[in-house]
Amino acid sequence: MKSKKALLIVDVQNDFSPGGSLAVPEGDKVVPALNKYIKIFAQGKLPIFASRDWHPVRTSHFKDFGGVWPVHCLQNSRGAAFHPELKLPTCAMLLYKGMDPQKDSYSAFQAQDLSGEPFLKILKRLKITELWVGGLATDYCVKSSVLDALKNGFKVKLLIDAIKGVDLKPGDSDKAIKAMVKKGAKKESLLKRKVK
Ligand code: VGL
Ligand code: ZN
Repeated sequence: MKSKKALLIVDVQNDFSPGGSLAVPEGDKVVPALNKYIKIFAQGKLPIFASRDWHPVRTSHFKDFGGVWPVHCLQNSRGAAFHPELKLPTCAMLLYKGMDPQKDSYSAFQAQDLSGEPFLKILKRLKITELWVGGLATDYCVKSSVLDALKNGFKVKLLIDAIKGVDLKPGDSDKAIKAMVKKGAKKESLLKRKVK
């Protein structure tokens, strides 16, 4: 059976870009590649999803309230806005995650759209069977989203030229990529081939 593809762009937000409060080294480097994937998916009339980390002021995700992270991606703040050069089409479906003040959520499968519909439900409704995943950060939200996608039976293409990691410990991103591939994600890059 032919798979129905969608693009998932994970957390390409100002706070994860250089200058942001939780900057991923070279986080902005994913943008040109993602813009190319966006073009390919838009031309193929295939769904495009973009998730955003979307935190309340008080959350156990932040250091001040028992978590590990500095304050980042506060709802409606500049830091939570998409990177200004990311060319999201108006048809892109936006997903929000990290709103629970008591839970740490990294995966796009814990995200929902503005109406509250969970990502998995949207994917099922649209009969999507394969996700092409890129964005930030390789070792957190990308990893967690990809592993959840695989657990839920989706095929996954990991867009190796469109991800960057935090690397709190050196090598975390490489380890994350290996873990995703081990569970069944296939590496994809713009150089390899076009979407079929
Ligand atoms: C993320 C750390 C904290 C991510 C979100 O989007 O990968 N990382 N919050
Ligand atoms: Zn966060």
